Amino acid sequence: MKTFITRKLISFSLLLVLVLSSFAVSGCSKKAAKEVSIAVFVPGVIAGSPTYEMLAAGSVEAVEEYNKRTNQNVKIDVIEAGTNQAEWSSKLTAVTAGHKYSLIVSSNSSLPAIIEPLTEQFPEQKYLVLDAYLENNRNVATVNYNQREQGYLTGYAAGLATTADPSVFPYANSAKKIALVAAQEYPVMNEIILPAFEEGAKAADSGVSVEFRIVGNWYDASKSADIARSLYEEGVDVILPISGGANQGVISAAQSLNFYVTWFDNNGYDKAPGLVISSMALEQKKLAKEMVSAYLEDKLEFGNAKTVGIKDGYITFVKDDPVYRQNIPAAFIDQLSAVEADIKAGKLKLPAANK
Ligand code: RBF
Repeated sequence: MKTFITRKLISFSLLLVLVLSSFAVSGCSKKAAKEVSIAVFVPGVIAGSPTYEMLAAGSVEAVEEYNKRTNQNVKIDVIEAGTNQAEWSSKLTAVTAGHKYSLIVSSNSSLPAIIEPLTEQFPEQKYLVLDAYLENNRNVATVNYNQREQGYLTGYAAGLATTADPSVFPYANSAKKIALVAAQEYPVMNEIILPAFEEGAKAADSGVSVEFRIVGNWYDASKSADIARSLYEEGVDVILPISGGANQGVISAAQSLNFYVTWFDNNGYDKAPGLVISSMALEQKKLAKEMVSAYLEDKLEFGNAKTVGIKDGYITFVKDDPVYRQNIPAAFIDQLSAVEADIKAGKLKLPAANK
């Protein structure tokens, strides 16, 4: 009887050891072989938002090239979080808590505040955020653009156009009024982009004044068209739209009323040839591709916040476009190129205040 109980106890403890060790082994091997897979978390929708389009395209390209080169099968999913910003935090929490992705890639300056609490809750999750700034979090890498340079050059273009002689820009009036139509207010908009737009415009001509209007979201093109129309009636003849899908409303108002548009983030010349007078592009596709490739090769440093700009080639004045060259006066393009060259050469210093 005693031996029977002892034998049973022994076999039970053996089973226990086996079960426990198998847990340990599976836990270990799972960790060691934690699969590399990537999610692109789009805070908004891709359609109409060049920065998000470039983010997804660059990340996907990096994975495809890596898979081809190494004969691997790294997975990448693009997840659109939608336009309701109140849901972004819970959606990102769900994506993180699913433990499906070793890296979550995203873009925009509001993401670090959403990610920071998650890195405490899920210390194994890594994040890469472009167009954002966060220092000293060992699970997060960020790359920020010097949008003071981007805003300044755009303002300079608008300032030159609004003060131009009608023989150069036929739709320029004498009011010296320009405007920025933003989707919403946010620290980078209020503290960097808008002031830099004004700084650049006033550098071109100190008599220029800047209007600032808010659409209220990143998609309502009929609202932005109404705003653009009323600005035009107040004497504004150059508008910078930064409102994602709603930018189209400013373009259609420009086409029906005849005023000028300065474009942000990518090449916008095709949208309204002859009316879009500048495009200050972010090389976000290139940056996303480089950073995701670095991650796949285990070379991405987390805990780091980088800032890039004109000098590094991640912000560019797009000028080698035939539509642009055919429709916009060469002297204006040259003047703007000279300012860009001054920034590149360090003659004009516009350091970024990181937000
Ligand atoms: N840019 C877009 O093109 N589309 C968007 O839907 C969009 N949503 C944003 C939401 C928030 C909360 C913030 C802070 C920025 C957003 N951006 C969006 C702006 C983008 O990050 C960047 O500031 C501008 O495109 C100017 O480069």
